[in-house]
Amino acid sequence: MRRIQFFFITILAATSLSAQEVWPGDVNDNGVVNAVDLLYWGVAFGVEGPARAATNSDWAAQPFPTPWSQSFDNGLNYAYADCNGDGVVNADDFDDAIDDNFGEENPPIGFEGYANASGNAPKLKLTPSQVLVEEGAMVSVSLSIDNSQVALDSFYGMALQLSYTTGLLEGDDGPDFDLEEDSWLESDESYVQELFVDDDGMGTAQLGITRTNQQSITAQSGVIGQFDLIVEDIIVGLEVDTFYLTIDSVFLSNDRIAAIPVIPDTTFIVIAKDTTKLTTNWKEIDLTEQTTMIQAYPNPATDVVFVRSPIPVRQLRLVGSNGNVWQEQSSLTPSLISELSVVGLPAGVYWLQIFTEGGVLHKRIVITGS
Ligand SMILES: [Ca+2]
Ligand SMILES: [Ca+2]
Repeated sequence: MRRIQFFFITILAATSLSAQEVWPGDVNDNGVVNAVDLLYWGVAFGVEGPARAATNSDWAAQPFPTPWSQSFDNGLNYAYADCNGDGVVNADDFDDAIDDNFGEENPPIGFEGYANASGNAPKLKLTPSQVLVEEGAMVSVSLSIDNSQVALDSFYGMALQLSYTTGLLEGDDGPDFDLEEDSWLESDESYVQELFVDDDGMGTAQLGITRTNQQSITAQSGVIGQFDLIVEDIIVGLEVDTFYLTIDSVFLSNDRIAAIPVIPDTTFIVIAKDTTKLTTNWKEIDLTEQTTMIQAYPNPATDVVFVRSPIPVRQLRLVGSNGNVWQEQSSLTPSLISELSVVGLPAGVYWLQIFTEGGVLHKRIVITGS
């Protein structure tokens, strides 16, 4: 077995050496054009080297030029960052190759570098402008870095994979993203490039943001940018529905593309046909006041979650980050301690919706998988 693996690796290495070629936009040469390529482009930005015989950013194998004198820390030559082959890494390589060829693939697809943290680490933070809205409302969700517990002193860029609940936004589109102007990201005049691609309202999107002056900076708490969305439909027959926006994976890097693990975030917006009706029948409990009174434990959970509440609980529902319901207990005897089985559920971040006589409360629960 060991011999076969060794043989296989040798073949792969030989293949990649003999077939050295540039696929415009795939800056890290891993077989796909996505937000991670923006990070590499940002690190090589402004550098000049040997041009290819002809300038071309079409999605096809382009001949490799004379190797450049610079390489990324993983050994990859900077020639890959000159997507169009004109001998300089600049905005044209972003516009004509990374942006235009986004999503193109040349399998097999290799390592990406996403590094989510848990525990003691800086956190990404999603903050909605409103938590409870009516249909048709415009809502923004701001993106920032919470470095209040653990500092982050070498930010250069980041690539995020996101998912969101489908069927609740206007035109069935996904959210838009706008970079905050004059934010801490560009406080030293570094040009910042952003790339946001929504998968046509299918529930996933990618966001890339990078600096371009080869200098990492200390992350601050100010807003980096915001997702804008217009909520439209809620499912016929429902009085209330919930939109979730989740960062599934994050690759936050320094100016040498070394990943700095950070904790991703997820958030929700409750959409109601009539929020005045909601306040009488489905009153949203004031999160700050009630969070300490209603407890869900243990968190992280492995096989069962207990809920202790001073108000009788009628229903428990466990919702995944995409809004799909994984587990439900709807015929609970109103009680002060309730329980919900989570046996066999995939590990991940969930929302526990706790329906009480006084309203509905959402608690973030981590399930470790059993
Ligand atoms: Ca790539
Ligand atoms: Ca170029």
